[in-house]
Amino acid sequence: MSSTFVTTPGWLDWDPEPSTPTFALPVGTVDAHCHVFGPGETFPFAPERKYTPCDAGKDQLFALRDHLGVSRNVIVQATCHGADNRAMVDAVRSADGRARGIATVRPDVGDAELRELDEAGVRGVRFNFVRRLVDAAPTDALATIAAKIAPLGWHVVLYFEAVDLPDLEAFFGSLPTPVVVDHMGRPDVTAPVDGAEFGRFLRFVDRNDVWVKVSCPERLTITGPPAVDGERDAYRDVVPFARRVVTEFGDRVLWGTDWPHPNLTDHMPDDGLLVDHIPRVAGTPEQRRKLLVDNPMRLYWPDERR
Ligand code: 0GY
Repeated sequence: MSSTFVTTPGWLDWDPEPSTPTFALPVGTVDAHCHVFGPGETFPFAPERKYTPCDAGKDQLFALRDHLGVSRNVIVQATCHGADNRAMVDAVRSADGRARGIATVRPDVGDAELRELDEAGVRGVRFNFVRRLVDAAPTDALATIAAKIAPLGWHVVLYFEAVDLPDLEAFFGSLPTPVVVDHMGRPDVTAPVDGAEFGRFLRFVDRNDVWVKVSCPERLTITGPPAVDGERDAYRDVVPFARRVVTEFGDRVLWGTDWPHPNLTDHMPDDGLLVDHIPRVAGTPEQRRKLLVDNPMRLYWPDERR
C-alpha cells in the first residue's frame, strides 16, 4: 500500500487481511461498485482531485475478488483520477472479460474515445453531485454527455445525497439512458424509513425505473455497529433502508463492496464481514440471486446470461 504520495490526513487504508466470509456468495456474483486507485506511480492522480488516496491497484482488487468468492467486478472511475480513465480501463482490460467499467468523461468527448472505452468494457458514465468530491458540473454539460453515450446503450450512474434529490430529480428524469443510483441515494438513516425523504427517493426509483446499488452501509451508518472485529450484526441502522429497496425493487438492485472504501475516517470495514452482511438485507435466496447475479448480469453482461 506504500505510495510516494502523501495521503489525505485522516485517510484510512483498506484492510489488507479481510476475513473469509461465512456467507457463500452465489456462483457468478458481481461486485458492481468498486474502484482502483493508481498505483500513483503508474497512473498519477488528477490535479483537481479533492483527496489523495493510498494505492489500491488492479492486482489487489482481483485478489480481493478471489478471496471473497466474487466472480466479476464493475470498476467505477473514482474522482481522484478525474476524467483520466487509464487506471480503470487498464484494470478492466486486464480482467479477461470479468470486469466492466464506468467512466468519467467531459462534454467534449469524441466518438472515437467513446468507442475505444466501449471496446475496453466501459458501459456507463458517472455523474457525481457530492460537493466534497467534485466541483459542480452544469446540468446542460451533463445532458450533452448523456446524449453522446445513449446510442452506445450505456447508462448513467448518479452519486448524490438525499437532501439534493428535490433539486436534481427533474434533470435525472430527463436523462435519455437507464439510470443507476449509488448507495441508495445516500439516505439520512436517522430519519424514518417510511418518512418523507426516503419516500421521495422510493417514488423517484419507481417512476423512472431506476436501478439502485444497495451498497455502502459503512458510509451511511450513524450508530453502526461497524463491520470490524467479527461483528455479526453490523450496520443495524442501515438495514431497514436496504431491505426496503431490495423488497420493492428486487429486479433492479445491485450490490458492491465499494473497495477500497475512499474517504472513510471513522473505521475501515472488514470486506469479509461486508459479504456476511448481505443476507441481512436480502433475506431469501431468490432476492440474493437477483441482487448478486441476475441483475448485474442483465445490465453489464447481457450477452452472457445463463
Ligand atoms: C464511493 C464514495 C466516495 C468516493 C468516490 O469517486 C469517488 O471519489 O466515489 C465517497 O467519498 O463518498 O462510491 O466510493
